[in-house]
Amino acid sequence: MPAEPQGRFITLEGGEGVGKTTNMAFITDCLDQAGIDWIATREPGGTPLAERIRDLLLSASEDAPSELTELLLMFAARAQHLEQVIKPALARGCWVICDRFTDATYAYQGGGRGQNNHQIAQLESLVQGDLRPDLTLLLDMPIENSGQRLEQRGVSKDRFEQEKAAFFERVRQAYLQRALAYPLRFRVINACLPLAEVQAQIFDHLQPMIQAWSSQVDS
Ligand code: Z5A
Repeated sequence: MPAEPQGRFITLEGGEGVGKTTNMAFITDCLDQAGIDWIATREPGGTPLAERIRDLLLSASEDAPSELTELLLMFAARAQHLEQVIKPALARGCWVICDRFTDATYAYQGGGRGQNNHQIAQLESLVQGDLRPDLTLLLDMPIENSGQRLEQRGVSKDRFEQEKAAFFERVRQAYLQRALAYPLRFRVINACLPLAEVQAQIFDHLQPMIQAWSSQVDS
């Protein structure tokens, strides 16, 4: 009997309020319909310890982490998440759908905070080895529009959400640069479109991967 293939690793990226959480549920519905085993998770977070690191990172306290501490905490949470959740799931043939991953570090700590991309790449190699997402869906929209969505939602702002517009513009541009640099992995989706159209695009990007997987499993 052939061994179960490794699961697929899909990440959702983009600025705040672009619809990542909303579209996670759509993706997992598509996988259910295809009979594919999946887990949905998020970063920073995804394990009890990594969720505690998330709380430290997002809470707006007076004792805020330095930029380097913030970068290291992102990768500390990621190391725990990879070892305890992501790698075991992929190894047993389960698809992993993750709300943000290392592209967020390049966008926020690299683009937003100005941390050195070479150092981020060194940490990426240390923590992940060769592991990279198979598909990254970048939900892109101008920051004015995402700001409006968050205002409408009306919840209190975390430490990142309190940043200024210029910070979010740098984050957006860093994401778009990553998409240009890795065109085989990234799909850029216009997140300003009505939800049904965003989801139709997501479906189009997901479908070839689901078909390839199903034929591999059936053969
Ligand atoms: N961070 C970092 O700095 N470095 C890293 O390496 C990582 C993360 C991994 C937490 O992320 C913070 O961590 C993040 C960066 C940092 N901070 N920021 N900013 P998070 O993912 O938890 O936080 P977030 O981006 O603020 O997520 P969010 O607020 O939950 O947004 P979302 O998930 O993208 O959006 P949503 O909740 O699905 O949708 C927002 C609203 O828009 C909601 O009312 C929807 O119903 C509505 N919506 C969604 N799609 C549509 C469409 N198409 N039309 C109309 N309305 C829509």
